[in-house]
Amino acid sequence: MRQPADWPSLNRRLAPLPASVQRGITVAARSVDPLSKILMRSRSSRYTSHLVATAVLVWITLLLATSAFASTRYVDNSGTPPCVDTQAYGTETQPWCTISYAIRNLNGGDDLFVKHGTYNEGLYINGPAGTSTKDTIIRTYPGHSVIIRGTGNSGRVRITATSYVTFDGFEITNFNQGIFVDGASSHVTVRNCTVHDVGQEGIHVKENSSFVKIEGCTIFNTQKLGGCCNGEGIYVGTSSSGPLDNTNNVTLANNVIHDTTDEGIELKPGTHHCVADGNTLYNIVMPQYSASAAGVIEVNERDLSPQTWSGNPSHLITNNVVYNSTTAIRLGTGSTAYNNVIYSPLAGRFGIYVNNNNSDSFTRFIYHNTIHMTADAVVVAGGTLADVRNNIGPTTSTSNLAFTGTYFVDASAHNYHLVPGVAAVNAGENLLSIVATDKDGVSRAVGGAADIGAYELGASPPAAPTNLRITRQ
Ligand SMILES: [Ca+2]
Ligand SMILES: [Ca+2]
Repeated sequence: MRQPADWPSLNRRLAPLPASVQRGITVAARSVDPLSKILMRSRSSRYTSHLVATAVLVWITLLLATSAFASTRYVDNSGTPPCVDTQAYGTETQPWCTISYAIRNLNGGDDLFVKHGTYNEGLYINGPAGTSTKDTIIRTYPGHSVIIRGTGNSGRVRITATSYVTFDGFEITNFNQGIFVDGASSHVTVRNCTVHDVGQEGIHVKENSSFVKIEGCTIFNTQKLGGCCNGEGIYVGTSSSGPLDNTNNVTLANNVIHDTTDEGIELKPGTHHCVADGNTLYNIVMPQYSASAAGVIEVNERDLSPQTWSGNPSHLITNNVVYNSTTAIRLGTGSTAYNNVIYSPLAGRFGIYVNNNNSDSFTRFIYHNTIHMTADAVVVAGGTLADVRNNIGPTTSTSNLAFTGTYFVDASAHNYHLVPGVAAVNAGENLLSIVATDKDGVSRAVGGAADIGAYELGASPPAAPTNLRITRQ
């Protein structure tokens, strides 16, 4: 992806080398100062030549590896300073005008900053790929608000067939979909983006993509603009229409998703080893599905032709909060759900629903959740594949406790931290090998045994002191 415009700057950095070489080995040796003392001690000119040649090679290699290709580029369409989409531009004082032009002219590992404004363009990001030590980063300038706006119910921001790319900080609206990560992309991070008012789903990761992170994003108002078909917040994988899609190792962390018309998060058949952690989802009403047909966080069955995966999908659904919505979590294949908080469900809907449309053999582990709803709807398990322990809400085993408001700091305000002395404290089974920390990220071992529910007593920061007085001594 290297462009001719970048060679002048590279050549400037390399220019002294040929001149030094032409002035002879001795001069070259002196110019590589850290080696010159060693070289002067050598009595063999042939040996010296060899050493110098090696030193020069090392110098070139280090130069190329550390600094030659990564640079910082700028887009600013505000008019001050004037922008031009030409290869000579791209600096802070002479910025490019469009993000699309910038992407076509970056080198792998570059940082692109986009300054405030509305950019009326869809994006097609098929590189340049970064490396495992330095992503190509496309981001908003710190403190700036950047809107990428489509022309209505078509187009999207598409990150495709690339790797080691970070896309950070943008507001995306008025497209058919907000963001695609597809084409077997890997090690792509979408961070701090806001996606809203799009025709179908907000963010879609698919087509055998892997090691993708969607984190810190806000997604709302899907299936607007006359959109026809899908309105998920974040959609992972491909539907039964094919082709085979084994998208995997997708992490969806700390996102806020609300007012979507389909699932807030959906993991399709064929996907595996995905994680939904620390997300907040609310106002997700799906009258098109029965209480048992879909969850706000939805783990589909493992296989639905042509989608299939050979082993246990082993999805993790952890530390999420779901409220004011239909059935909060559906576990349709092998998965573990722990430290989730669920409250204020819509009438007739479930907290966690387990079923097995695919007749697979993978247990659904449901540990350490706090579910504030009537007991009969808290965890509903179809079949015998649910292992339900250490939860507040269900009563299906001795290590679960029915919900009682007196356990908590303030259940009416949805503060489900425990208060001292209640039955949930130190009453949990030892599941530390699976759930080592509580929803606040603090050890489950406080007090010598895990507490039941999403929070461990004593794990919260101490309350701020009151009635402090300054005294003179
Ligand atoms: Ca769906
Ligand atoms: Ca404890």
